[in-house]
Amino acid sequence: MSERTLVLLKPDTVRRGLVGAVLGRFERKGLTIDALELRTLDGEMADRHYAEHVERDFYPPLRTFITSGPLVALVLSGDQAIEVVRTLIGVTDGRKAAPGTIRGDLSLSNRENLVHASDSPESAERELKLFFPDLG
Ligand code: 3AN
Repeated sequence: MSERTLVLLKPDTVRRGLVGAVLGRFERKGLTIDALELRTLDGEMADRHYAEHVERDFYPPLRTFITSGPLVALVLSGDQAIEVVRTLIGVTDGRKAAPGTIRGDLSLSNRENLVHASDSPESAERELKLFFPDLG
């Protein structure tokens, strides 16, 4: 069953020139790009996106980081896309993520871990509406 997921190529991906490399992995997997936009988040948008984390100790530096430059917001679709994309990305901490995953191969950080992707159908629905309210 095809589903959609919201993906952010965070500012570190753009700064490091890895947009093509990361997008290519999703494309080669067979996922479809339904929408794509380069944008810089303001603090308010960051707080809405990370609503479940705003009270956490790690949030202030995460907020600074996620608003620090342009990121690429995109919508991917495909069979079980939410889980498939999370598997391709790897666990949160790039130092612990398995080789072969995006974070495992390309990130050495817990914060600057290149990619965000919706972690459940509920968060996908919320995040898709937040970033692409006009998507049909
Ligand atoms: P994921 O992106 O793997 O779903 P979450 O949702 O637990 O991870 O965390 C959201 C973001 O917050 C992560 N992508 C990462 O940038 C940051 N983060 C999470 N935990 C930590 C932490 N302990 N220290 C610093 N940053 C963190």
